[in-house]
Amino acid sequence: MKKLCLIFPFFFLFNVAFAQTKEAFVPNYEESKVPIFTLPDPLQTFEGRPIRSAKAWEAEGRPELLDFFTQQVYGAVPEQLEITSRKLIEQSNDALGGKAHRKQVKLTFEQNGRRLDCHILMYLPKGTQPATVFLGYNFYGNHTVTTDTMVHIPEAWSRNNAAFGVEDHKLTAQSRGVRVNRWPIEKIINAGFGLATVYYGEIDPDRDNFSDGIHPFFYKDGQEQPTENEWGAISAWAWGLSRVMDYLEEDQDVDSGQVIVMGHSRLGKTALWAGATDQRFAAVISNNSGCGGAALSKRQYGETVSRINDQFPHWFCKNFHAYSKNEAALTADQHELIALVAPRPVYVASAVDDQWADPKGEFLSAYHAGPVYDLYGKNGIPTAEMPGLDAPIHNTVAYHIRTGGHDVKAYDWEQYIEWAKAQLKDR
Ligand code: GTR
Repeated sequence: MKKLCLIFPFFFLFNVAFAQTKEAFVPNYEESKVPIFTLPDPLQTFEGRPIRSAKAWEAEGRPELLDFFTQQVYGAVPEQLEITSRKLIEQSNDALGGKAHRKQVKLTFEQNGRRLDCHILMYLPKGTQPATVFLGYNFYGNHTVTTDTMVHIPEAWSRNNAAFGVEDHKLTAQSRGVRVNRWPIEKIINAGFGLATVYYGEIDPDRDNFSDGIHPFFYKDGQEQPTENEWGAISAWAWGLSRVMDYLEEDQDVDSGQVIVMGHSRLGKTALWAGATDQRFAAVISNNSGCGGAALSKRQYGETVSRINDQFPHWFCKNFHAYSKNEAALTADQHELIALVAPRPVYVASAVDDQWADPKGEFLSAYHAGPVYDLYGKNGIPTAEMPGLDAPIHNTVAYHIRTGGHDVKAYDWEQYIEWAKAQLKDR
């Protein structure tokens, strides 16, 4: 008995200490528990000056917000680095049974004795050149988006995935075609669009390790990771999309004024940031991008700022960690990230079973970007009421919530294609 009495307090103390360090995260999925907050007004500067015209937005509002997201959320790109070489490594005029032209281009970056290769896989419709293209990163290599055996398999590090046969962080032919469901290339080609895709891990492996990928290209002597306001992985991936755009500007087969940047989930966050920072992208699509993407951070519904910073400490800049459990301190919220895309078309898409990404927060973000689109006479989302399931709104700011979960479905692509046709035709 005496022994038990001695052990018990230790046991109790240990448990309390453990509970404090490893507090379980319980996501909120109840609308009634969403905290009361004031959403910052994109038509007011941080000092409270009203913004009444597109000119004032471009002179004051936009630069201030862009700076906020750069310094506090995604992180600044330290320096410029241009493509060292571009090489057409493979092409066929007979892809997809003769419907498409396939091209694979290797971009190489070199600096300080380092070298990084990234491969662009393109399918372009025959007869509609230069083509309007969708540009999007894929999660597991270009060879996963098609069963086409000519497609290059990346050598870059990958997250393991038993279902896709990815072991020891190495991509192999076993994963050829495993993501065809997310990339309906034939449908895209039949609609007269092209597709360009790149494996995101070639620009920066998605792990908490700043010694690989593009980050070290810019380190000062002795530096081992980005400083407080320097780029996390999302910003590095967005940088990569801009370099792909540099290449597309030189490619005669592509209409570089008509490139639609698209991404799902973490790559949807990336597409939004790329569209905000690089105005050469003609339109932006965010598919189920959630926290740190389209969803409003201040709602703290589903995934939160603290959870995302804990789980993925490398995605955002270090300054963003100061907002973990401190969303009230955010001077701007994600609707203003969407506003940075204005006046260009932007599409925010949710899925009803993807509550982790907070569909309502994604919708409200799209809705509250509207006042900035109004300055340009462009149509935002007309009401703050969410549309029904599978009832898309195809304005300059577009939105849908579809049946099903966190994924890119045929339904999503059908909407993107139809909307892009209408939005881009008379730009
Ligand atoms: C989840 C993460 C989300 C989303 C997703 C994905 O684990 O919590 O923010 O980015 O990954 O990219 O698939």
